[in-house]
Parts: sequence; structure tokens; C-alpha cells
Amino acid sequence: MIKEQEYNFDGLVGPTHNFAGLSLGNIASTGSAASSSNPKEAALQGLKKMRGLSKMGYFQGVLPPHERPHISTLRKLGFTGTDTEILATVSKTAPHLLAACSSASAMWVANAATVSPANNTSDGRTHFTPANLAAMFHRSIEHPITERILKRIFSNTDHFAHHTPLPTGLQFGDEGAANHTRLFSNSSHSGIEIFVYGMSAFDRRRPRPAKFPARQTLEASEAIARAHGLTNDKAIFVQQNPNVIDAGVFHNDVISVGNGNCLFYHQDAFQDAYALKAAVSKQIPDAVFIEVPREEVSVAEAVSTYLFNTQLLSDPDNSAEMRLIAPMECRENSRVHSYLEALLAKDTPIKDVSYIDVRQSMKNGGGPACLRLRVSLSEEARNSIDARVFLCDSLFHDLCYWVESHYRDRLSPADLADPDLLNECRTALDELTQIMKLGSIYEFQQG
Ligand code: SUG
Repeated sequence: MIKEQEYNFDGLVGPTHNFAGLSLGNIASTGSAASSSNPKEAALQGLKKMRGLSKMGYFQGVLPPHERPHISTLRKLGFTGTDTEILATVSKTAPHLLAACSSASAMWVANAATVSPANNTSDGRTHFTPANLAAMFHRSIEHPITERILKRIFSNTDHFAHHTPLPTGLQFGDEGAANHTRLFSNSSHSGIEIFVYGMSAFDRRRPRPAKFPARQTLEASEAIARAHGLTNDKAIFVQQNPNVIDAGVFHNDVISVGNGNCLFYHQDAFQDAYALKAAVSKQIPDAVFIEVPREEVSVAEAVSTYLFNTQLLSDPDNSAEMRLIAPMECRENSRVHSYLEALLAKDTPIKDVSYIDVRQSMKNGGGPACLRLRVSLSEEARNSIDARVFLCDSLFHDLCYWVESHYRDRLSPADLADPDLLNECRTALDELTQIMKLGSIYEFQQG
């Protein structure tokens, strides 16, 4: 058994954070369409969240934003000329493509990759598969840079194995850790991985949502489990309830979250919760299931408050006790708040709730859990990482100063066409690669 610690790597919000209404089925995203955003506030909210967790004693990492507007994708779509000419043409003739290629959506790193901890895999290394994010065009352009970033940071091949993203095509749509939860017993860190899929791509007899896309397929989840060397007793595949996808649950982490031996989920989250509980209990005898009844919190309330997009974290000093890191919206909704107050009085591992403000991200459908990718690291694996990605006081201050110096405090959809914005983003990212010691990871740095 390898002794590992869980690190939460949060995505740093990029300078083009904006509300473009790009994600069908994500109610917050479509509801915020065309309003103005505040990228500076968004990035600082994210940094404050990281800092807060780190002060509570959790291990916190940072992942950099992607290069946006992504001119090389626009070139692939047939636009020609200088970068400035491309911006001018695309903003006049195809503003929807400019919006898609300008999204800061890579901040939601729960969708960056699926990560299997070393204790679960057949070769004892941590395995990464960047998500192809095939369901949404603006997200499907993330994986090449995600792959480069993950390989740069987790570079030591004694500890880390990197797979290529699954072949593109909706039948292998993969959304990464947002549909994947690791659970383990209090007595052992070798656990199971739950892969939650929205539909089977090849078996049309199985139920599927009618209104909104099921972004994750069973076949994609199975392919990742195979690639990561997970044996049958380590991987459980479970279908999300298609009705909740149609109600705005575009990722499973909007309706359930797991940690250690505990699974916290809504009564309507899964197609067959009974079978899931039986399969989990077989491998983890001390598993604890906290099922939230629909009478107490409806699916609509779960979607509007992100009650399940909380981070469920074990107390750093006592792994049997856990706390939820919840968005402010959970405190502001009286029914959800009452549910949480009542939960704390019950005999469950959840002993505390901390509320945080990530409203800029929430307006695009990204709560606390969407902003983080969990990676378990042994001390040796952690020491093999030479990039400056672990949050400490000095990195926090450098990143806040960097955001204050480079980010705008207002961005409207029309501003995406501004050539100054492109230059500002490139200057900022170039400096960031130096702050974080990442080398030249962006295309514009490679000439
Ligand atoms: O993929 N929103 C993201 C939110 C991702 C949340 N992640 C998790 N649940 N893990 C998405 O729908 C909105 C962009 C816009 O509309 O401007 C967006 O991409």
C-alpha cells in the first residue's frame, strides 16, 4: 500500500472569463448569457477559495488557465490573416465562434481529466486521461493543452502515467473527474472508482435523456477504466438518472459527491441507487450513504444551489470526520440551509460546513467541486514535481498580484473582439509561466 495524501488542484480562472451561454443543459450558463462578467473578481474568488482550504490544513495545488482567444482553432476553422485580422473578421462574421474560442471554461478542472490513484492501478502509478469534452465545442478544444500541462507538471514517469484523450466523437464523450468518484474504506486506501455515465452510446435500449445531452457515455468510462488498469473489483459503472440530466444535471458532480467511505447524493441522482449501494458495500463494508430525500431538497434546488457540488473533505487530523465546502448559494436558500443544519446534528461523518463565495464561476454553472481536480500523491511523487504549483503564502501573493495587474474587472461579449484583450492575455500568461515555472506551455510562446 502506497501512503498518499489528497491534493486539490484548482483551475486558475483565465482573463477572458465571460458569460456566453455556451452550454446547452447547463441552466446557469444559458441563464447568464450575454451579461457582463468580472474576470478579476472571478480569479480572486478562486484564489481565496484555494487559500481558505490551505489554511484549513488541506493540500492545495494550482493549474494554469488556457490560452484564449484561441487563434489557432480559428485558423483551423478557415480564418486567415494576422491574429488581429482574424479577430476582426470572426467578430463580424461569426461572433459565436469567437465566443467559443474565448471561453475560460478550462477553469473547471474537474473536467480536465480522470485521475486514478496509484493504489488502484495495476502498475502502482497515478494514471491520467485528459477528457475529450466532445459534447461542447468550446470545451472540446481544451484537451491538447490540458494534456501538455498535466505532462509538464506530473512529469516523472516512475510515478505518473499519461494516456491520450479518448477518440473524439460523441460515442466516446468523456467529461473527466466530474463523472468519477473514488471511495475507500477507513481501514485501507485501496478503494474503488465509481464511473457515472449519462447514457450508453451503443445500446439504444437503455434510457437516455430526451431534452439535454448526456455528455458522458458508458463506453468512454469503460475505456478509461481499462486504460488505467483497474481490475473489475475496482471499477463500478452506474447510470445517472436521465430525468435529472433533463432537469439541468449536466455532470454527475452536480448531484453527488464522494470522499473516503462516504457518498453524499440526491435520492434521484442514479438510475438504480440500490444496485450502486450494494456494489459499493461489497468492496467497502464501512461505506456510509447519505441520501438526500427529494421532499427535503428538490432536484431544482440542488441545481440552483449546487448542494452536491460541494467539496467533501476529510478532516486533516481525523479522516473519519468530514466537512463540506459549499457555495454561498446553499446558505442563502432556506430549505437547503435547513437541510444542512439538520445534517450536522445527525450521526454522519459530515461534521461541518464552510460557505464560500465563487459566484462568478457559479453563474456559468461551476461550483467549488467543478473548480478542482483531485490528485493523490505519495511524498515521493509530490517531491518529483518541480513546477511551482503548490499553494503557499508566497505563491498566493504572487498570483493575486498577477491577477490585479493583468485582469479586467468587466468583460462584455463585445469586448472579446478587442485586439488589446488578446495582447493582455498573452502578456499575462507569459508572465504566469514564469511565476509557476512551467516553461513554454502555450502555443503563442512557441512562435
Ligand atoms: O461545461 N460551463 C461549464 C461548467 C462546468 C462545470 N463543471 C463541473 N460540473 N464539473 C460547462 O458547462 C459555460 C461557458 C459559458 O457559457 O460561457 C461553461 O462552459
